Amino acid sequence: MKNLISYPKLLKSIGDELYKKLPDFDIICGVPYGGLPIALYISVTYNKPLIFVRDKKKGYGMQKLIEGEYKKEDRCIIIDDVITTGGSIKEAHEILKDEVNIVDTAVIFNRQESDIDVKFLYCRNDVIRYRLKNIKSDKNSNLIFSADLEDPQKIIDILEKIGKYISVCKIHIDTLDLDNYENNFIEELIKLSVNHNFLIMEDRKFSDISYIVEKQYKKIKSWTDLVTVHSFVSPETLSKITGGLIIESMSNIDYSFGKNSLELAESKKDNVIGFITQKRIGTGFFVCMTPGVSLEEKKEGDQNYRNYKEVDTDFIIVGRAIYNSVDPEEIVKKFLN
Ligand code: 6AU
Repeated sequence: MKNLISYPKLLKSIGDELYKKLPDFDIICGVPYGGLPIALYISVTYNKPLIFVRDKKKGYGMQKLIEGEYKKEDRCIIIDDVITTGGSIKEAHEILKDEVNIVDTAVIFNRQESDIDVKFLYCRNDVIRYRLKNIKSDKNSNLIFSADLEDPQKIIDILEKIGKYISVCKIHIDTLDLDNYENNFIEELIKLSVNHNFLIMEDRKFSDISYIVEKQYKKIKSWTDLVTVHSFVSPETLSKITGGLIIESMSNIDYSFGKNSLELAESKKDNVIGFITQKRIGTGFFVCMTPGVSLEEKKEGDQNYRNYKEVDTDFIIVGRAIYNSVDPEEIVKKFLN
């Protein structure tokens, strides 16, 4: 983001797009350094005077903390490049709150790790959606590998062979025997996901109130791109996660929360990627992923397998048919045919 100044045309179009999202205002405040170039562009282009705040921590002593001219009634927009936890934006708010009339805060990229309400051009969820779409088309693969083996080493070994063919690797972290594994499984998994270009999904099926899901998600956010969540959660719960996949229906029992799922997803577009579902729902903005898939139709315990050729959603999720086979690579190629 800091390199944006090296791409003036890009900086300009980003500035124009961000400006369109802003309410009426009189002055604009850039948060140094990241927010300054974009705030200056908007200031000059749209004739809105610029101010900026100094960093309190850097000990400017008695010097003033706000540079530029302003009046108390000025409607002010605070601009930064990225919001992560929101620390520097909070600091800017603190400095400005009694000096001007703050009407909004806007950033180019929202990492979605803060509760502060900001306008933004892109967020973490957009990046996940974009990457999933690109990986699928680059690899020509609609395959999600469900790595439900207890032995982490076995997962790593299989991924070394099939990583290049899959779009996503899905795990249930709470089923793994991590105590007896000598390496850091998550680190290994991330390395493989980078080398072979696939996303990581934690199949947690969140189902609690937002206060709890927020805590649960914090424990896994650093390594998971996608995460499953039940369709009966509240929109507030959904707002605590990114890369969400709403369980619309299950492969083992006959129910469908189609309407709920779609309404829920529509209400939180910045938190949802799509659905885990047996049939396609929605208009294509949200992706549809289908588990309970094998080379042929069959029943195993309560799992109902469909033949992969019968599934018409965007992705198939396949576990045992791959990892229980003698040659996972050969089987993966069959699923991709
Ligand atoms: O191919 P399998 O049967 O070995 O594995 C299927 C995987 C498992 C299940 O937890 C999961 O898909 N699953 C899900 C998901 C993804 O949420 C929903 C569902 O309805 N059925 C299902 O099997 O990891």
